[in-house]
Amino acid sequence: MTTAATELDRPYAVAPSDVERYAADGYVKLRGVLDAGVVARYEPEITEQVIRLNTQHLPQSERDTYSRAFLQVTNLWQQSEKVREFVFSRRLAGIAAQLLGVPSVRLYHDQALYKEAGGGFTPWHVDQHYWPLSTDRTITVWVPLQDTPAELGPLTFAAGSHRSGYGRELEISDESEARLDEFVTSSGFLVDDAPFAVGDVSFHSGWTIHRAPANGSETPRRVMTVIYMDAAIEIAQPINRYQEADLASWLGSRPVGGVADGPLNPVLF
Ligand SMILES: O=C(O)CCC(=O)C(=O)O
Repeated sequence: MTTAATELDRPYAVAPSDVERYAADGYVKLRGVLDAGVVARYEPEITEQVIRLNTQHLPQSERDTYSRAFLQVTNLWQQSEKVREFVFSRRLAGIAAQLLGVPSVRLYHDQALYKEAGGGFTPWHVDQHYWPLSTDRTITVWVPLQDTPAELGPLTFAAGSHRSGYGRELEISDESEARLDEFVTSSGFLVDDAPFAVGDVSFHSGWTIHRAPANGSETPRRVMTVIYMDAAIEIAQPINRYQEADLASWLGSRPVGGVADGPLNPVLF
């Protein structure tokens, strides 16, 4: 019998053209990776955990740009056996490994990113600014839990920007939005803000410049993400306060120069 859990573990062979696109663009969108019914089976539990664990209770008008962008709840897999099934999906982790070109990947952490009805835009940024990791072999899967047309705030990528090296010192802020917007526009990168249907997912590299528009609709944009890293990646010396915090929170304060194999970093594929 096929259950939602076995669907999540079913192998997915990434087409060579998608591996090439990921290498060239720093992201790839894959259509229909998850069955809509599987997403529907997990969405209520993820949403319930987000509501239970959310600590943001200020009205939008009293928040800064970052906090208006989404409710952010991390490592839900530790809170719920059902969410753990989703986060530990071998299907998704296997795609991550194929796109990175590595035999095996570990979990860095998961996070739900719920853009509320009327929630603000997510500023242009790169993720790896926050991570004390030794190489660029990092990747995030962004899984919308409903159809995500333009008005809900689909994840948006500057294709090829992962190779630019630009803006890596910028945290997510009004400044990152302004400076990276200027850079993306003046460099002529193609900006991909296409909608997602339920079951579609995207994978983006830790150095790809990306953002999301505001949620102008009356329903929340519910999204689950999982961040993977090459299983052999090492801990790098933190170079900012966020990386210091991540080393303690997600990497078990493992030693600099050692493999990132803390207790919260199981091999998922
Ligand atoms: O969902 C969003 O609005 C932003 C997501 C993002 O930046 C990420 O997953 O790296």
